[in-house]
Amino acid sequence: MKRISLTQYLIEEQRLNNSIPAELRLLIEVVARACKTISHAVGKGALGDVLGAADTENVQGEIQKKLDIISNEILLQANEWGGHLAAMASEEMETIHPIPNRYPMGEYMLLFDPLDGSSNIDVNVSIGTIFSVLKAPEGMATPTEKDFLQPGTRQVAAGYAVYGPQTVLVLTTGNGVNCFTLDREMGSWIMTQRALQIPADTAEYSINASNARHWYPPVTRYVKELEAGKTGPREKNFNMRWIASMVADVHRILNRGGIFMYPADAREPDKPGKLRLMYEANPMAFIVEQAGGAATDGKMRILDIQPITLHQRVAVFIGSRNEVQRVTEYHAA
Ligand code: AHM
Ligand code: MG
Repeated sequence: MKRISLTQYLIEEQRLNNSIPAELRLLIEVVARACKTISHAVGKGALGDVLGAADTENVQGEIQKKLDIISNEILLQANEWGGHLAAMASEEMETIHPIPNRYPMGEYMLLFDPLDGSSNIDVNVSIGTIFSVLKAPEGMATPTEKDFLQPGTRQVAAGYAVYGPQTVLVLTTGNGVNCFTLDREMGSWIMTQRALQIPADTAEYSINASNARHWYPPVTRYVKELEAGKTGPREKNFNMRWIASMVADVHRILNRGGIFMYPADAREPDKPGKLRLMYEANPMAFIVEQAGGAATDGKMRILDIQPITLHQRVAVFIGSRNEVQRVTEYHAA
């Protein structure tokens, strides 16, 4: 098979479809390079003294892991100097990170969850990086948090890397979804899947069932029907998988279908779910829709939600179209 590198793909895409302006191409390449560095750090594990907790909390009040902080730094440093960005925002930083004055300012804004699936870091289970790219609003002089508060439909690119048995990068610029595998010997990203498509139907679901007693009725009804299997109302058996790394769960869904759910529940009634809209749900929703899947918060399309704050949380139902539609309908019933 002819090997197509990420660079070649981006240049050809720009040439053929004019869909990736030069600055955006640079941005994607820089993020991909940073993911390579993160993959290397993750791969060292205990040998690199990168495991365990740091002595800090992030804005969500969660204890940060050393690798959370290292990954955040890698992404910040890689993206500061290229002139393609106006500002960055991260799960691990309370406020936005404008590009320092000593560097030129570009027209894009980058959001990321530097290392998703934190609970899996120390136990050698797949984790990943999620990113989303927006354009700075017209006429913006000094970036503020408000400039980031754009609905997911305005994303110009989104992607994630999974640090698993292989390191892969999944990318969309609004023209389908492609997957690149890191060739560790060569240090380059090689395209390994083109135009990924999620089957509309599935027999596999993902939810943290230990929260079942806190779920609201539409989710309880939907999951009970799946559990009932062949003799239940769905008349078929369903399998369950929960990795506790959204990147890894969504990656499986992208490859063989499925539905991933992190609903709002009655544990903390004020919180609309656990996952963050701007750098977890939105990029994943963009990717999944580009692959023919769907993503809602139980009521509306995730990409249409108007964000109110940078770190806001959202309920997530994402994956195979017909299942997402069904559980969303249960919320309306
Ligand atoms: P994180 O960004 O702090 O790692 O949290 C997000 C992760 C998702 O990757 C995963 O789906 C979920 O949290 C797992 O939550 P739980 O531990 O409640 O099952
Ligand atoms: Mg996360």
